[in-house]
Amino acid sequence: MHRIALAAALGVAAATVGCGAATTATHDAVVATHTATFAVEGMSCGSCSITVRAAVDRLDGIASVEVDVDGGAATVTFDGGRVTAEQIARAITSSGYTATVRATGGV
Ligand SMILES: [Cu+2]
Repeated sequence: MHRIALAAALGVAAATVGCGAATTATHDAVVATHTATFAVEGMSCGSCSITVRAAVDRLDGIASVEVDVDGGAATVTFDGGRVTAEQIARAITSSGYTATVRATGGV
Protein backbone atom coordinates (compact mmCIF):
# COMPACT_ATOMS: atom_id res chain seq x y z
CA MET A 1 0.00 0.00 0.00
CA HIS A 2 2.79 2.36 0.95
CA ARG A 3 4.70 1.40 -2.16
CA ILE A 4 1.71 2.19 -4.41
CA ALA A 5 1.20 5.56 -2.71
CA LEU A 6 4.89 6.38 -3.24
CA ALA A 7 4.69 5.37 -6.89
CA ALA A 8 1.63 7.54 -7.34
CA ALA A 9 3.42 10.48 -5.69
CA LEU A 10 6.43 10.00 -7.98
CA GLY A 11 4.11 9.70 -10.93
CA VAL A 12 2.59 13.07 -10.12
CA ALA A 13 6.04 14.60 -9.68
CA ALA A 14 7.21 13.15 -13.00
CA ALA A 15 4.04 14.35 -14.71
CA THR A 16 4.59 17.85 -13.34
CA VAL A 17 8.18 17.93 -14.56
CA GLY A 18 7.09 16.52 -17.91
CA CYS A 19 4.41 19.16 -18.19
CA GLY A 20 6.93 21.92 -17.50
CA ALA A 21 9.28 20.53 -20.13
CA ALA A 22 6.45 20.24 -22.64
CA THR A 23 5.39 23.82 -21.98
CA THR A 24 8.92 25.02 -22.59
CA ALA A 25 9.17 23.04 -25.81
CA THR A 26 5.83 24.39 -27.01
CA HIS A 27 6.87 27.91 -26.11
CA ASP A 28 10.10 27.55 -28.07
CA ALA A 29 8.16 26.26 -31.08
CA VAL A 30 5.76 29.20 -30.91
CA VAL A 31 8.63 31.69 -30.86
CA ALA A 32 9.14 31.00 -34.53
CA THR A 33 10.78 33.89 -36.23
CA HIS A 34 9.13 34.93 -39.44
CA THR A 35 10.15 37.69 -41.78
CA ALA A 36 7.72 39.37 -44.11
CA THR A 37 8.25 42.05 -46.70
CA PHE A 38 5.43 44.44 -47.45
CA ALA A 39 4.84 46.80 -50.34
CA VAL A 40 3.77 50.07 -48.72
CA GLU A 41 2.15 52.76 -50.85
CA GLY A 42 2.10 56.45 -50.01
CA MET A 43 5.28 56.95 -47.98
CA SER A 44 7.22 60.08 -48.94
CA CYS A 45 9.44 61.08 -46.03
CA GLY A 46 10.99 60.04 -42.75
CA SER A 47 7.86 60.97 -40.86
CA CYS A 48 5.92 58.41 -42.93
CA SER A 49 8.42 55.72 -42.01
CA ILE A 50 8.07 56.59 -38.32
CA THR A 51 4.28 56.32 -38.58
CA VAL A 52 4.50 52.94 -40.29
CA ARG A 53 7.10 51.69 -37.81
CA ALA A 54 4.97 52.79 -34.84
CA ALA A 55 1.86 51.12 -36.28
CA VAL A 56 3.72 47.81 -36.57
CA ASP A 57 5.52 48.13 -33.22
CA ARG A 58 2.16 48.44 -31.46
CA LEU A 59 1.33 44.84 -32.40
CA ASP A 60 2.17 41.89 -30.21
CA GLY A 61 5.13 39.69 -31.20
CA ILE A 62 7.08 42.17 -33.33
CA ALA A 63 10.86 41.68 -33.18
CA SER A 64 12.03 44.33 -35.63
CA VAL A 65 10.73 46.73 -38.25
CA GLU A 66 12.68 48.19 -41.15
CA VAL A 67 11.04 50.75 -43.37
CA ASP A 68 12.37 51.72 -46.79
CA VAL A 69 10.62 54.94 -47.80
CA ASP A 70 12.28 55.23 -51.23
CA GLY A 71 11.60 51.58 -52.07
CA GLY A 72 8.05 51.73 -50.71
CA ALA A 73 8.65 48.68 -48.58
CA ALA A 74 8.76 47.46 -45.02
CA THR A 75 10.47 44.38 -43.67
CA VAL A 76 9.19 43.00 -40.41
CA THR A 77 10.58 40.21 -38.26
CA PHE A 78 7.95 38.76 -35.97
CA ASP A 79 6.82 35.79 -33.90
CA GLY A 80 4.52 33.85 -36.22
CA GLY A 81 2.72 32.37 -33.22
CA ARG A 82 1.59 35.77 -31.97
CA VAL A 83 0.93 37.84 -35.06
CA THR A 84 0.45 37.22 -38.78
CA ALA A 85 1.73 39.03 -41.85
CA GLU A 86 -1.88 39.86 -42.72
CA GLN A 87 -2.40 41.54 -39.33
CA ILE A 88 0.77 43.57 -39.86
CA ALA A 89 -0.40 44.64 -43.33
CA ARG A 90 -3.76 45.69 -41.85
CA ALA A 91 -2.03 47.71 -39.12
CA ILE A 92 0.10 49.57 -41.68
CA THR A 93 -2.92 50.16 -43.91
CA SER A 94 -4.97 51.55 -41.03
CA SER A 95 -2.13 53.97 -40.23
CA GLY A 96 -2.74 55.56 -43.66
CA TYR A 97 -0.46 53.67 -46.04
CA THR A 98 -1.74 50.82 -48.16
CA ALA A 99 0.31 47.72 -47.40
CA THR A 100 0.27 44.36 -49.12
CA VAL A 101 2.30 41.29 -48.24
CA ARG A 102 5.03 40.88 -50.84
CA ALA A 103 6.85 37.90 -49.40
CA THR A 104 6.95 35.86 -46.21
CA GLY A 105 9.56 33.53 -44.86
CA GLY A 106 9.74 31.42 -41.73
CA VAL A 107 12.62 29.87 -39.87
CU1 LIG B 1 5.98 61.63 -44.78
